[in-house]
Amino acid sequence: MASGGDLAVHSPIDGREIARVRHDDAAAVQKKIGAAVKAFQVWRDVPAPRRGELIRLLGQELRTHKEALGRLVTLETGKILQEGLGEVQEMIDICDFAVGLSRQLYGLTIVSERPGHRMMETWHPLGPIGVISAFNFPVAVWSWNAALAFVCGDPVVWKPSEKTPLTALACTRLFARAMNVFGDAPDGLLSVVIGGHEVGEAVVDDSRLPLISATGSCRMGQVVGPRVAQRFGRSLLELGGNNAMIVAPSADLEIAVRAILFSAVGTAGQRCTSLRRLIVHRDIYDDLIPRLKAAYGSIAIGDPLVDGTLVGPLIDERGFTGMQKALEQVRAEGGAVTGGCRVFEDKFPEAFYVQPAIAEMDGQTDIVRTETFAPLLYVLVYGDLAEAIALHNGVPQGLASSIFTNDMREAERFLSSAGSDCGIANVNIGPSGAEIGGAFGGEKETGGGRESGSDAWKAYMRRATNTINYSNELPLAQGISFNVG
Ligand code: UN1
Repeated sequence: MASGGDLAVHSPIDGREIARVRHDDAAAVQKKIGAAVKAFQVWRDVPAPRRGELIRLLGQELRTHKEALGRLVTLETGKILQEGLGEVQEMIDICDFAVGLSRQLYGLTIVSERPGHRMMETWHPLGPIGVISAFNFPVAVWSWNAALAFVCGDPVVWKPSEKTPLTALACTRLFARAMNVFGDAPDGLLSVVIGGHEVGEAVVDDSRLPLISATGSCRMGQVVGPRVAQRFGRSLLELGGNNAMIVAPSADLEIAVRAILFSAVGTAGQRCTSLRRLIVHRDIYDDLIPRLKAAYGSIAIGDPLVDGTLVGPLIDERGFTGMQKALEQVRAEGGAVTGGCRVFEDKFPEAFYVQPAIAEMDGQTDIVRTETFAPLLYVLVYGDLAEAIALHNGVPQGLASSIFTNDMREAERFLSSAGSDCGIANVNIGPSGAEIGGAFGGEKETGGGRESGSDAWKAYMRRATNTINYSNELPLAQGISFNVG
């Protein structure tokens, strides 16, 4: 394990220091971005299907080392091993997707208004991409960006969360192995820059990086977005969520309870897609909520490496105090809290395990409208669907959403233009745990970015519109006459 550096890495499992890594200073960051610029000159000319071959090889490395990388994810983030492995599977899936994509980077052919002319759209590599990732999905979110960027012809400069540098360094090793088998990929195709906000700022402000893809809090996005725009760069923002589920009277409560549990307490509530607001119809409230509380009571909390554990620790003390402060505010705003206490303090004084909390609220107060990155689920009551949708959309964030109903009209209304205002809207599954095949991201303060599947690749390329004249004349568009002499 890495040692001798100036950045200590702690495992949230017991708070123990597990490694030390070296910060990149300003000169090192400049050098790595410079290397990415150089790599771009070569990589952009490599045919895309050949670039896809590198990602196929990366996918193979990930398959071979799934268990080891999954364990490292668990060690560094505290998510349970099943989810650590799931995260690596998500990486494998996006690699497979990107390999196929490497033969599908096509544009349109467009009819011209001029005789003997043809128009078309071509997609070209954009340049080196800056990727800023968060602690909670330390490697999967990088891979959504990187797998697409590489097949699109773009090198990647990656700034992982300073809480999770080890998994990032492990990915660079796997990538180096894939590069080695590949043979002639340019050095500098992938660099990791380690450090805090000063390193992030260096990446954000560097105009050699035409796209910054950043995942993190809305506050972070409020800084990154304008700074990148200032230099006319593009940003792809994946910021906070305040994801809700509406549970309608016709819902299958058996599967609804399971979905609520996975989305609200899975990853200890530290997914950007975690379920934070449950909007329950009043006719089923007294049936659903006691069942949910009973299920919460039987959740296995503990060491995330142990089989059967469903909830591991929070990432660190800040995560814990953030949750406690939110609970205080819930009480001040009239909410009734079940759970939420710290556990295993004796055994793990340096680690922060909590009982997931349920907060029954009278209305959508300020704290309910705020994202708290912890297992804290607000419960609200509704009478008719219009009211539920208004509550649902009445928050600043717009990432993921869901409805549990067996009423087709309700389901379709929720998915319609007058329904959920989120980037992800689901029926009879929770808001978290998206597959890679769809575009991932959200609206409003979530930042508007889309990454991963569908046509998210377009963000990593530049579009050119080409007009070709194969006639012997020079007709002008809009019928303009411009005759010389
Ligand atoms: C995140 O929390 O930043 O949809 C990403 C999900 C996962 C990705 C979450 N596939 O919950």
